[in-house]
Amino acid sequence: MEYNENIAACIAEISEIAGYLWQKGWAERNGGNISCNITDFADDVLAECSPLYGPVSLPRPLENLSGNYFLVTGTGRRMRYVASAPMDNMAIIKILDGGRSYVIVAEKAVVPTSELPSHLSVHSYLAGRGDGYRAVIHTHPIELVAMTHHKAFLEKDVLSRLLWSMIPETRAFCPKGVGIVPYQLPGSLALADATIALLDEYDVVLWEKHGAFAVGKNVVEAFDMIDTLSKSAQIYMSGRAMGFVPEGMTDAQMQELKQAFNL
Ligand code: 2HA
Ligand code: ZN
Repeated sequence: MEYNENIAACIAEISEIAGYLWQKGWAERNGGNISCNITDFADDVLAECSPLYGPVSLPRPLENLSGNYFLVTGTGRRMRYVASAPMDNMAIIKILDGGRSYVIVAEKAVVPTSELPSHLSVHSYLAGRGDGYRAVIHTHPIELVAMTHHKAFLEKDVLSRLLWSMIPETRAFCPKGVGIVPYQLPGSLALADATIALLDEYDVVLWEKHGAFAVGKNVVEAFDMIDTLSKSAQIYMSGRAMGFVPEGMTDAQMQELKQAFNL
């Protein structure tokens, strides 16, 4: 199918990032999922596509998404194949019926991710915010997930402070830090709701003993934040592996960064 420039760019971005998720070891089997709201880029070509599959009921109505279009990776699909054959492993869906159902409109009948409830609930929240955030990534970054197995790191902003203090980039490029969602069943509405509750404050949240979930204006931006936090986690763990607890930047040094970068 012929996609317009903007949609083609979104597809290319998702396939690029999917490749990184696989290369980083964050996407075992079908782990992780990516979605992007492409409603602003929809054109007549998309409007004229007849449904390939559906309608499928959504677990709860998302009125403000009615008529919206999303690129979304498929359930059971491997990130490594999203990278090599993007439109064989993701689909474009359209939300119908006042936000009560969706149909797949392109390119093949690839059924969306098991995390569709959290992706769409978050997209509904982001659409309500209206600040141009279109992208959602969920992935399983090894070191960040490992850190959520330690109770002390689950207290509010303990991990943000620790990860910020490992390298100036993290303080500068992940200025909101990271929220923590206590363990919930994967794919559940409870997980979606607990995630949304933290997005006023954070762009990245960690799902305890499961993974990372990030939102951004585009997929690259969402990925970069997880990548930066992951770098900090690796520095911390490298210090521990060498037998010492990394000192971390001081509060004064982080404050200086905050002022210098207007964070
Ligand atoms: O798509 O990562 O959380 C598989 C998952 C579910
Ligand atoms: Zn997952």
